[in-house]
Amino acid sequence: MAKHEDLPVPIFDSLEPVYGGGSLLEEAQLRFDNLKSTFQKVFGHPPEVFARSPGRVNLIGEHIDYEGYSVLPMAIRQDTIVAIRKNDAENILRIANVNDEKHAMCTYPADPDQALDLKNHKWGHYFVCGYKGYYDYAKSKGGDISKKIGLDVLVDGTVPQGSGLSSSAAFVCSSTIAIMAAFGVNFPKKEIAQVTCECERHVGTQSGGMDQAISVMAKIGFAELIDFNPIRATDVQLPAGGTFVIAHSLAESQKAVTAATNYNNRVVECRLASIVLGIKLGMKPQEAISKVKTLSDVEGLCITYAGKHNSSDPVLAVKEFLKEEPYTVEEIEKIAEEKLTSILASNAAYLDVVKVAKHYKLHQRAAHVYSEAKRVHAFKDIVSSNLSEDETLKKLGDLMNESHYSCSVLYECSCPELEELVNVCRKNGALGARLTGAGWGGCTVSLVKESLVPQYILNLKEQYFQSRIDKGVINKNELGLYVFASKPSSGAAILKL
Ligand code: NG1
Ligand code: MG
Repeated sequence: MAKHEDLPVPIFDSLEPVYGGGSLLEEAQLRFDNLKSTFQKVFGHPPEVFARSPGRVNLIGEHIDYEGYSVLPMAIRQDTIVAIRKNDAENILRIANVNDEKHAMCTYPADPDQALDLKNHKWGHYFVCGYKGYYDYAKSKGGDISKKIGLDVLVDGTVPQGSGLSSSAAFVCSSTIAIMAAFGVNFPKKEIAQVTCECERHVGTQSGGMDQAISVMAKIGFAELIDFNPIRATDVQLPAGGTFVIAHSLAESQKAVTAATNYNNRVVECRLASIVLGIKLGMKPQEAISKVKTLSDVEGLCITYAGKHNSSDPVLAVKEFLKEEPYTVEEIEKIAEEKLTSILASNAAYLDVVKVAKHYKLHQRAAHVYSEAKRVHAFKDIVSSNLSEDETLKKLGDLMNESHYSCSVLYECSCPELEELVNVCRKNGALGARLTGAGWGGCTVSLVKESLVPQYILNLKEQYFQSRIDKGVINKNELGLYVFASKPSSGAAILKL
């Protein structure tokens, strides 16, 4: 049987296979009806085809995908739907949103080679990422890409933005898949996951592939263990009796804007940590700079150099070889025998980091990555062990708490609101609670005994959200958007309705 990552994106002619039944289906039906009529109104013709792709919550494995380590997310029901039609008459991309008050229509030339204006970030940039990604992929497959075709596009997204639930990947994946569908082609999901991961980098963050991989490859009812190089998804059946509750700290993380100091800064620190470790483990500086790209590459080296160094455990290598005090630029350049601007020259986003970084915390970042990578496998092992349900849930919760501690203290990607919310979650009986996604704002995910969920959510509302309602940060009637229980939902789909 073909593995699901090798299959193309499924094409359906009804909404049930994607949204199941009940209120979710009814809500989806309304959204599709609205997309059809609004599309007609805005563009003067109906859409040809739709694509949808979900957001995700990462259960464990934070900030390690770009270092080559496996992660364990699940898709959530919130998604982005893209309605699309080729527009041969016009040589432009017209990208409209059902929420036109917040997202006014953007237009771009129908030219995949045109660079995005990153200084002037617009919501439509994410669609253009998909457009560029599609053409790059088609070109790599020897397709005819000489004709630049205009597109009319209408977007409806329900994944809250800047929340760590990956609204961006839901948007980029649904865009790329809609473009494919409009051009009448389809590809294996693992290739789409790769293309969408690379093309989202056009807006600046040097992300790993987790969000796109889960958005494209999710299966209803399962979390997925996602491996990289090559991309692979393994179904993980979550324990009955436990529910994952997502809650928004209401601090919005504007990742495209803060990339140089937050997300990309950490990517650079990991890159530098892996080079320094490589050298300390015996490589020549030049060799380390050219060969060692990620901390997972160094893990391999620990085994190669195990004779010299008495353990192949990378956590020990970090303790032994990376000092806890932050490294200055000069210190790293002395070890690497090369200028940072030259080591990182291939990537403009990395150079932006160098311009603003004062120092580099190599020990802490590497210690986080290696320990978090182990927790992902521990989580998967506990889920598939035959411990009692109570023991299973307790151990999973412990791992989530450890993950949060590591994110907060070693990786420093938390913020005061997330810390407050995690504490409220634990105080109200969460077995484990942690920030999810990139951090610096956004959501927490907590593991709660199923029977306690309704009361737990009420308590969170009272103890975290009520004061924010009183201050007018959110409306009471929007609360359901900010705190909810989530079951693993389905992955990307093409809809011909
Ligand atoms: P979010 O939370 O969507 O910003 C980001 C990265 C992931 C991963 C996580 C941290 C993007 C598109 N996604 O997710 O690849 O590195 O942070 O684990 O940048
Ligand atoms: Mg994102």
